[in-house]
Amino acid sequence: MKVLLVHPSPLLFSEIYLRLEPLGLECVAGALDAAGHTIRLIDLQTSTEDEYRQELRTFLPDAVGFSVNYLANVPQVIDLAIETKERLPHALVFAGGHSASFIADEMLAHANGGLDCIVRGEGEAAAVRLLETYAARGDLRSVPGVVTPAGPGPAPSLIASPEQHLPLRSALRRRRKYFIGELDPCASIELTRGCPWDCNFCSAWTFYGRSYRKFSPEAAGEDLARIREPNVFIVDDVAFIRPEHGMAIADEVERRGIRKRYYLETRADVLLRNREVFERWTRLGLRYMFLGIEAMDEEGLKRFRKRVALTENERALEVARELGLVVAVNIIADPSWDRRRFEVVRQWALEVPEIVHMTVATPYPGTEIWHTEARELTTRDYRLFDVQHAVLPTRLPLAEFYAELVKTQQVLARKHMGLRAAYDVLGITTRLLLRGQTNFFRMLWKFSSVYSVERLLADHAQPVRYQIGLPETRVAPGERVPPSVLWVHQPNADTARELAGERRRSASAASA
Ligand code: B12
Ligand code: SF4
Repeated sequence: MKVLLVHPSPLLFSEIYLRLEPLGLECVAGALDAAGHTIRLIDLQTSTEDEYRQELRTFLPDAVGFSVNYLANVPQVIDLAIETKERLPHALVFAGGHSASFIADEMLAHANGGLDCIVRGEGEAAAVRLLETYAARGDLRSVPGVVTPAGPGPAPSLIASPEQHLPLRSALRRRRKYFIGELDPCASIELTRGCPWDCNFCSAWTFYGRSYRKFSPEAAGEDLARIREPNVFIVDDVAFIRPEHGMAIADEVERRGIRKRYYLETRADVLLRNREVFERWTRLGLRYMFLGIEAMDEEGLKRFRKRVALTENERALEVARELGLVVAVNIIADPSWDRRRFEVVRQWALEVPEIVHMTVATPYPGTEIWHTEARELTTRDYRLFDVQHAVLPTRLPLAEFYAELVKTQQVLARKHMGLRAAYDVLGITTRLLLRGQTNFFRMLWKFSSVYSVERLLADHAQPVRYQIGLPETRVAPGERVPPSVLWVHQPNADTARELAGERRRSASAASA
C-alpha cells in the first residue's frame, strides 16, 4: 500500500528554540516499510500545507496517518483529515500519537467522518495490523489500540521490543532543518522508552503505563551509527536512569568510533546518583543537558509530586557545572502567580549561569492534574494548550499576567542573546553560516516577534471551532486517579518489577 505519514506544524515553543525530527512517525514508518508498504513522510514543521496537498495529488496514497503528540495541533489535524477524506474518499485516514491516544473519541467526533480511526498507544505493531485489516476489508476494531467512530477495539498492547524496527530516517526530507540551539543540524534518537516516575503534571508515564524499556546497546549503537548529522538529541524522558545501561551504550559508541555532540534530558537525582555515567558521556560528546527542576521551593516540588528535594536540584546544578555542561532548566509558572513571584524567578535566572525556560502550568488529558484541578478552564481552545498560554484563571488580569510572563521571557532571552555574543566570539555562528546552517542564527533574532503580549492575547481572541472536552472523572486534589482512567498502556509484570526496583534505588539513594 502507499502510505503517507504526516507531522503537523510547529507551535510557539518550537518556533524559536528548536525544531526536531518526528521520530515517532519515523518509527511507525520503519515498521510499515518492513511490512512491505511504500512510505512517504511529510513534516509540516518544514513543509507547507500546499506541499501536503501536492503529495495527495501526485502520490495518491491508499492510507494517510497523522501524528498528534500535541493537543495544540488537534484543530489543524482535524481540518486536514476532513479535507483529505473529501479529496481521497477511498483512502484510510487515521491518526495516532501521544495526545490522540488520550482524546481518541473526542477527535473522532470533531472529524465527523474525516478520520476512520485513532490508533492509541505505540504505533509500530498497531499500524501494521491496521493496514493489513483494512486491505482485507476486515473490522478495524479487531486491532488492539484502534478506536473507530463505532467504538474501540481491544486495549492497546506494548510491543515486545521497541528496537525491533529502527526509525526510517531516510523517509524524511529537509533533514538539515532540524536543530536545537547551536546543535545544528541535529537528529534524534531513543535509548529507552517510558518513565518510572509519576509527576502529576506529566503524561509521559501515563502513556506507557509507567513501564520503562531499554534499547539493547547493540541496537542503540546501530541506530546511532546510521545517523549522518553531527549532533544528536536523546529524546528519553529521563536519560541514564540505569547506570549499567548508560555505560554499555558508551562502550558500544567507543567500539564503533562514533563521534557526535549530544543533548539529553534527565532528573537531578539521577544525575547525582549516576554522575560517572554522565561524566563518561561528556567525554563522548555530551554538551547540553535539560534538568527538570520545575519549582524553586519544596512546596512546589511536592505539589508536582516530583519526588526530588530542593537541595538535590541545587547539588545537581553544581555537578552539571563541574562537568562543563551547558544546562537548561524549566520553571513552571502558575496562573495564580503575582508580580512578586515572577520577579523572584527573574532575579534567580539572572544569578544562575543556566539557561532558564518558563512554561505555564497547564492541565491536559493524560495528566493527573487534568482530573484534580479544581479551577475552571478559562478557554477550551486546543491551540492554547501548549504550556505557553494560560488556560486557567489568572490572579493578575490576563494582560498583566502575560506582561509579566513576556517580561520574564525577555530577561531569559537576553541571557540567550548574551550567549550570542559568546557564540560569536567562539566563531560558532560564523561556522554554521559558512556551512549553510541558518537555523540557529535565525533563532537568535526571532524571539521578540514570537513572544509578545499582543500575540498571546490575540491567540485568545481567535474563533474556536473545536473545543477540548472536559474530564469525565474528577478526583480531589492529592488523591490518585485510577490507572483505568488515566493510562493508555496498562501495567504489566515488567512494569511492576521495574517500579519496585526504582523505588528501592531511590530510597537507598535518599538515605545515603
Ligand atoms: C522530543 C519531544 C519534543 C520535541 C518535538 C519532537 C517532534 N518533532 O515531535 C520538542 C522539544 C519540540 C517538544 C516540545 C514540546 N513538548 Co514534547 N516531547 C518530546 C518527547 C521528549 C519525545 C518525543 C519522541 O520523539 N518520542 C519517541 C517516539 C518514538 O515516541 P512518540 O513520538 O510518542 O511516537 C510513538 C507513539 O506516540 C505513536 N505515534 C506517534 N505518532 C503517530 C502517528 C501515527 C499515525 C500512529 C499510528 C502512531 C503514532 O507511535 C510512536 C512509536 O511507538 C516527549 C516525551 C516522550 N517520551 O515521548 C515529549 C512530549 C510528547 N512533549 C510534551 C509537551 C507538553 C511538549 C510541549 C508542549 C512543552 C514542553 N515544554 O515540552 C512542547 C511543545 C510542542 C510543540 N509542537 O511545539 C508532552 C506531551 C503532552 C501532550 N499531551 O500534549 C510529552 C509527552 C512530554 C511530557 N513530559 O509530558 N517535545
Ligand atoms: S516529568 Fe519527567 S520524571 Fe516526571 S513523570 Fe514526566 S518524564 Fe518522568
